[in-house]
Amino acid sequence: AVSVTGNGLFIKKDLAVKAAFNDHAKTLAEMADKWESFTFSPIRESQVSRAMTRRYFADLDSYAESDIVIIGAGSCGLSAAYMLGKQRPDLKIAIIEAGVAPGGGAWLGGQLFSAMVMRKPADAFLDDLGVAYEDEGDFVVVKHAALFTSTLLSRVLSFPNIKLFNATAVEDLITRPAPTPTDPHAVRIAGVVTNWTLVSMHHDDQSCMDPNTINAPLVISTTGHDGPFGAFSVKRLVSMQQIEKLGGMRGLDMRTAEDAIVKGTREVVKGLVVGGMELSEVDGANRMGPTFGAMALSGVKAAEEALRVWGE
Ligand code: AHZ
Repeated sequence: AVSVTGNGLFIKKDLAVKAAFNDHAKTLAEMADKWESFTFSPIRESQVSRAMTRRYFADLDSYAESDIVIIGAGSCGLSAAYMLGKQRPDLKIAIIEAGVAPGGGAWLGGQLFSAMVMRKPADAFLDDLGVAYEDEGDFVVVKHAALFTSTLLSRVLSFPNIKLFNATAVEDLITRPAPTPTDPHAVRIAGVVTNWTLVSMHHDDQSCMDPNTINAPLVISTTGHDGPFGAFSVKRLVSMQQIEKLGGMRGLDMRTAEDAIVKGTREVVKGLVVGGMELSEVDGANRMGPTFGAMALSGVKAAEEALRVWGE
């Protein structure tokens, strides 16, 4: 019987068309030298729309209650996600990245040069990921920063319990009262407030574009140092009077900066672990410039801290 719905009719038709093209190539070898008779499997535009939107909205529905939210998919946030995905397939982890392209500042080394430098012992992280490098003694060099970032991304995106929402900005933090004997106004972070980044960029010229939310008992913020988007969560912590002021990222000193970031990676207010260069704005730590070991290992430590305090 033919269904009376438009969709049902389409499915029947589609099956018929599919049967006619049953002999399309199944492997690349079968395609070779047969481009004259080449054809794709049939499709209708609505199938493409539904294939995308059904999944996106199912993810929005599912991840509205997450176990951990990571803000920022730079080298630190992605490293944290990788460690969490490996260790805890039972946790639902949402990554919110403001940019269309995840990766933050880790697609190139420094000054648009392609090689990426990592000081030891961050080579252990590359070994774990399976990224090759040249050993130069106290540091190693990956031939292209994009090799590191794309490998890390592919690992992270392959975990079934991790969803990346890119082109999505965190606009605010969800808080709950958590008074302490010394601070009756203390809060804990209980999730994030989000919007599509293109919407976030137009709050000044459009009205009533309210945001969306994700509840989570633990948020890891890795939004990088201050800039158009950076240091987002820690700046908000100051304006909501949860930390008094920012230390402000200091000048470049590779000798001290990397140790300080890794050691300092921690839960800054209840429910919010801060890692990567965002932390330099809290602690007044130096920047390190184009050496990425601290970002990877701060991510490793952020994951460890998150699991230590998760659900407390
Ligand atoms: O788009 C930002 C970037 O991909 C994203 N981000 C920032 N604010 C956001 C928000 N909502 C969602 N409100 C947001 N996403 O966070 C990512 C930060 O990546 P990053 O590479 O800038 O930070 P990182 O700490 O992972 O690595 C920093 C590496 C260094 S060190 C350094 C220096 O010393 O000068 N410079 C860089 C880029």
